[in-house]
Amino acid sequence: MPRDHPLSAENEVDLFELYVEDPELADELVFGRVAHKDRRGFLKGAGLTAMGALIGAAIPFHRNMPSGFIPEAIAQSGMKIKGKNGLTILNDRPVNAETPPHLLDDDVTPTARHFIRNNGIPPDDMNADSWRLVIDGFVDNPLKLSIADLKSKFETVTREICIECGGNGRAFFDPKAKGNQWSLGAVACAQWTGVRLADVLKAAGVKKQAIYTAHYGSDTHLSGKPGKLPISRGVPIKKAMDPNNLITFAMNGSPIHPMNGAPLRLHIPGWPGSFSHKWFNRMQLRDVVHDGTKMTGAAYRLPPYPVAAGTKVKTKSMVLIESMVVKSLITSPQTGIKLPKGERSVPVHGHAWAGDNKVTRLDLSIDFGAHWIQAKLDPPSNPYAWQRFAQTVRLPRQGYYEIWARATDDQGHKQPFAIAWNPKGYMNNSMHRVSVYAS
Ligand SMILES: Nc1nc2c(c(=O)[nH]1)N[C@H]1C(S)=C(S)[C@@H](COP(=O)(O)O)O[C@H]1N2
Ligand SMILES: [Mo]
Repeated sequence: MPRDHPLSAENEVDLFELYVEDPELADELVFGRVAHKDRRGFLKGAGLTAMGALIGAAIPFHRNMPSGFIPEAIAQSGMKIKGKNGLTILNDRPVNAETPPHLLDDDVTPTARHFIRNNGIPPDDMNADSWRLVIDGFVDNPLKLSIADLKSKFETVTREICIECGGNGRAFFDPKAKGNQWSLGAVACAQWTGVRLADVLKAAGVKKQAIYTAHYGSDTHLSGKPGKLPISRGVPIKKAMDPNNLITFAMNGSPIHPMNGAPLRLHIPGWPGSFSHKWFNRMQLRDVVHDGTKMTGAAYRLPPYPVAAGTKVKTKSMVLIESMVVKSLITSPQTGIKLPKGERSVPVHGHAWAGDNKVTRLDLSIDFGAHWIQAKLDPPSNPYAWQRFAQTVRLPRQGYYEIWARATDDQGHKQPFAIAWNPKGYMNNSMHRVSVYAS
């Protein structure tokens, strides 16, 4: 292996860091150059040896491994993303990683614990100095702004913003819904700094005909096909003008993490995370409902009425998801814990959020929902931050318990025990439960 070969020991380049930073190159190194574009690569030579060494065994069926494949053994234990810590990596490409609930205990989620949901390949160029944001379409004054322009021309605000992927909880749907099998941790609430989207739109002068936004970023489609976008969503103009939407350049007081959209991202809080465009470089104002990638078909849509599990629903009748639903997460205790002998009191805490609404009540149960114990619930530190809850519960005797949490919002919605199935596995807000053994 040549000295400057990225996999050589001298360079001490972590292969999996390389997968995050430059998946194409990593792929080529591990799988060898792929002869045809459509042909799937396979491990050979140094690549196969390197991967075998990482897994600790030869891989008899290595020829069947698709290009870009990260073996489960590595995905769960060995793969590290620079600047991230403790995340569970879903074993596919693009990079998708969620956070185990007990690591989401902080009121403000540290960057290292913020989940990652990528639909495509992050851009190579995340240079904040040369970054430009274009506002065009149905506006009086199309704008092209640098990050310095944003900072100097508009008021800077810092907010805690809860973001949840529309597919969080998909893993619990039966029959299985296609897509990332998120369990509980595709949610976070970091502190973001930037400017109000509404201020920027006002400066651009939104025309009367504009009814919808269209969001664009500089990540690329997995296929590598130019012009093909990994995702481009948009919101009705009324939501776009909400002063809670931000265009941010800082996350927890530092530049945004590369996997969370550096150097500039959009925030449309309360709605599925997919609206909050990362690597944000253009907003177009449109006179039609935006029809970008993942706006059409069944993407981010629900049947207009509850359907039996497994029902085929006509895509045409499905409706676009707007606000997320009331939900909560127990961040302590960690599920499965055994209490020390004789210990009967358990401090329970976590967070609750409710899309565009506010959480007004949080109840806990230790007896499978027969009785409920009201927890102390904090107000959000600003609109669209998640809300902290805490309560100590007492377990009567030795044995197996489940602690359930149920949030209620200001519209009277409560979390259900079980969620109605839907074809794409969105909006699972069923109650979170953790198991506790009293010994
Ligand atoms: N440019 C771009 N923005 C994006 C995405 C993406 O793939 N590309 N994923 C979206 C989805 S589906 C979600 S849930 C959030 C996740 O944000 P995070 O990765 O910072 O946690 O980003 C959204 N913004
Ligand atoms: Mo998402």
